[in-house]
Amino acid sequence: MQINTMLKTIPALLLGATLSHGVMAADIKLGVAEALTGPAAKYGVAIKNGFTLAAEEVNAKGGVNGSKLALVIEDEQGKKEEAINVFKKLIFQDKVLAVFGPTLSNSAFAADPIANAAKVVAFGTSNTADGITAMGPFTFRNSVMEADVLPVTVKAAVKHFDIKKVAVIYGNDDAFTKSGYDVFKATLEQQKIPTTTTEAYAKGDVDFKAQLTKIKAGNPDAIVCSCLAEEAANIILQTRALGMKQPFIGGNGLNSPKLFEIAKDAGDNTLMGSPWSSENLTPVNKAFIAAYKAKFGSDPDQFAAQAYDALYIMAEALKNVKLSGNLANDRDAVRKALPSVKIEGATGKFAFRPAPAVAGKQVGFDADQEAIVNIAKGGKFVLLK
Ligand code: 1QQ
Repeated sequence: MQINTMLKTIPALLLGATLSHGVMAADIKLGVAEALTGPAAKYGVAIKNGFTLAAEEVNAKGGVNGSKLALVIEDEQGKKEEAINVFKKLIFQDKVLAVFGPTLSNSAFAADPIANAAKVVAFGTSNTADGITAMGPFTFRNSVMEADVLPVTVKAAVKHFDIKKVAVIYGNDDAFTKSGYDVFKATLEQQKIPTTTTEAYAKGDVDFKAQLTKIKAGNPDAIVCSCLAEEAANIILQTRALGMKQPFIGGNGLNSPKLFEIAKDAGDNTLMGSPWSSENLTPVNKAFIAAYKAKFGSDPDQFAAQAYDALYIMAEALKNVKLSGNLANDRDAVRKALPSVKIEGATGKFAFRPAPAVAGKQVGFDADQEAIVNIAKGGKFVLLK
């Protein structure tokens, strides 16, 4: 048997591409650190699915420059300490080329400094708090930050519901809910919408009656909620139990099927801003939704779509990286290749924009993408028209 034929029959070859001279190109290892268990798992599992689907598609088409993408997936449990541990494992033990994640901004503030110190790209697909990309030149995100999403959402809500005054509720011990609150506060001031009362809660709270009773007394036209999905859903349910009918306004955190699993129709009329909608029927998004349903037996959400796009953004960058085998050089080459990537993804047209410099130094890159406003109807989000 000729060596060529022999190589072709080795099943291991299915795992990697052959170069023209019959040598197998090494896989490209990419780390994925997401909350696969715990309260943020609904987000994290959707993200993992988005990555898995995109990586399979890229590999089915021959990978990148003859190499297959190999995802090393770890559960960071939505906890800071675990995000740190998992980043260290992926970077120092598995020696991945770049890391995706973690799921929550709260964890990213703990883990991203490790990636920046090790000079490895940390690519967030769901981190929307202010300051994420200020952590260093190796932090990238394709998630649209609350600062870009909330002003558009509040403006649309004020018009749609003829809002004159709002109450605000937010989690004061999570980086995302706190950052969203700061943005809401500035936005409401700017749009001259007075606040009847501002209430806070802590991570893990399940009873919001005390806060909601105060909100009820102020009789607002709407309730602004800077919350993760599960908390938001319970807040909505308890608001209705108190006989209040006000619509809710939220950000990225609300765009999860979790909201409706808990709140069901009580979530109707909630307004939320997001870069992704299942109703955006571009060819890429239609194909993504169909492939996701076929593979996982459920509908994708914003978080799956952003992870899916992130993998394609990375694959596009890798096309322009000539891997040398020197890990430090290759990791830096990824950082240099990412900023100029432009794709048309499930979330629409995507490009990066440099985050504002910190102390005169270039730091990371944010998503340069528009948010669209959605409204909950019959237990799901549809475009607000
Ligand atoms: C953040 C978020 C959450 C909604 C991610 C799931 O946007 O933590 O930044």
